Amino acid sequence: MSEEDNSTNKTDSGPAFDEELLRKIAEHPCYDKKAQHKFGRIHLAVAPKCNIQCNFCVREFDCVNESRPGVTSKVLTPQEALEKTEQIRADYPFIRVVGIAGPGDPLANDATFETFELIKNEFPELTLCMSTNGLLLPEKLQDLLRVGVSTLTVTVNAIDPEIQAKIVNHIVYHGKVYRGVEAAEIQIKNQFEGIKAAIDAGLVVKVNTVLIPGINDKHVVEIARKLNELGVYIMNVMPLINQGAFADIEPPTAEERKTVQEACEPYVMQMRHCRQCRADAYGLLSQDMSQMSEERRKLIKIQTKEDLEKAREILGKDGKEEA
Ligand code: CLF
Ligand code: SF4
Repeated sequence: MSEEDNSTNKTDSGPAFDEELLRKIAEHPCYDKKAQHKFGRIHLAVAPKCNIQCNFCVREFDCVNESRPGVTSKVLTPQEALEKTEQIRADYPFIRVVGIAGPGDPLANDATFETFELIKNEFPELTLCMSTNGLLLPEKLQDLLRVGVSTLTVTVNAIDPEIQAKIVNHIVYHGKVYRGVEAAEIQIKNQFEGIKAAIDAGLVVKVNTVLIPGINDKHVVEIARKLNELGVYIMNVMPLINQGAFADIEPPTAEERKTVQEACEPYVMQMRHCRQCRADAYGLLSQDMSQMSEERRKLIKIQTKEDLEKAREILGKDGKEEA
């Protein structure tokens, strides 16, 4: 499937989506390439704890399975996250997705569910999105459904426990520390089970895979085959950002990443516009407003408010209902 086509409503083995879900996909800047210039997302950094240790992760920073490392987001309480959403949503109505992507693993933090609940009650029209390492997905899926999450990202860096054992140093699962292949087997089993159950329950699942030369680069296409079998909607092959125990591994070149994406494309649609954003990013993917000057933010605010007023005027003149 070509990149231009990424508005299809089902994968080969996945379910067909209802109209409401199709709208959410079409307005999701990560799930639909065309949406990235029109619609934005806000990330709420409410989840500091993580239950695994990836070898490319330095704990003081954001989760690198969904974020850019080297920066730490200020952790918010659920109430602060709601207030931030209210304020940003009022100024930038093009934001349609509220995501929780760290700084640690969202499923390892109760604040994730409290936050989604608050947001759902106040903004039922917004899409709730979350990103996880998948370890707790089978046992937390019902909570995700209860709070209204509809788009879910799971990071799958290997489906072979021998390879996964080279990527994750250890996991902490139900109070016990596991290492090596034993840890990898638990995580992979839970990822498969959780992804399958999430898709069966109607979530639209995206998988992030960090491309690590010499570790999983030859293996990524096998992951893509498995994702097809599970009914995953879209896959995001991200380049390694070398730090932590993997500081000496050379990241893949753009060409190497492209070759892997092309090899995966026959099995699962490829996302190619990821910005590896921060756990507190907001705005369009290409314009992280959390990193902008106040002046620049004001300008965007004026533009969106004027555009909204102009649109209302035109619709008013035509006698049609407001959008
Ligand atoms: Fe955020 Fe992730 Fe949801 Fe998007 S980001 S939780 S799916 S709303 Fe998007 Fe950012 Fe790439 Fe993630 S560009 S890092 S893929
Ligand atoms: Fe770091 Fe994310 Fe891995 Fe946890 S899941 S160790 S926060 S990269």
